[in-house]
Amino acid sequence: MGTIRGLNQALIAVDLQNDFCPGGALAVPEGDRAILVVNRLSRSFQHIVYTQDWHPADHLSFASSHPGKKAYETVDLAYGRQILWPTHCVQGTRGAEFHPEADVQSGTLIIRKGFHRAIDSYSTFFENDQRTATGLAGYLRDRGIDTVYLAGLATDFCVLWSALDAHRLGFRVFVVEDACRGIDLNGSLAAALNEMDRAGVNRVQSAEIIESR
Ligand code: VGL
Ligand code: ZN
Repeated sequence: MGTIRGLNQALIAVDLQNDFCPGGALAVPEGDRAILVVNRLSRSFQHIVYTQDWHPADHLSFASSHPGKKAYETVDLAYGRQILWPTHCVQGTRGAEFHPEADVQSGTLIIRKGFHRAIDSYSTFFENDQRTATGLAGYLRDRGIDTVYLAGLATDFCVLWSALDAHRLGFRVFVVEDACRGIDLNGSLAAALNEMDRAGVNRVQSAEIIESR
């Protein structure tokens, strides 16, 4: 039950895909637990955007594309430093599919990112060159949405970068903390929460969204 949030508000569910859940190629600890919370949250929204990390098999964010390099090392790409990841979310594979428990039918938009071979895309607004737009901002504005709630995987990468971009673009931004899970590479989770606070991104709990208005 509870109240339904207005047409000016959207829930953005980030990367609820098999490869980011336990057993997947880039498993986020308890990633599947976030999905249950997102499903509950989704019933309070009229606009729900699901994002999908969607890489070609030879994507430059993969360690396998850089002979001699290992996952979690870094390389310098055209746009700057890039962490190298295990091969994940390859287009058309099971790992790239939404997790079976994600209630994707509730989605009013599904947006893919990371499909340019030479550019990674953590944020669902801009690729990692911070210039190539995904089109999501235009979509949200055309729909009259000025407030976004972010949830999903991973807190310290795709959720963080999406939250910072949304804030920079002028949206009111709330990260629903218990509806996210992090990778936590060398303290990146704590650093991400700090960065959100410094940027003016609001952090909330799902209970505050579901029960209040
Ligand atoms: C992500 C690393 C690489 C994420 C995606 O969804 O946070 N992280 N690709
Ligand atoms: Zn990726």
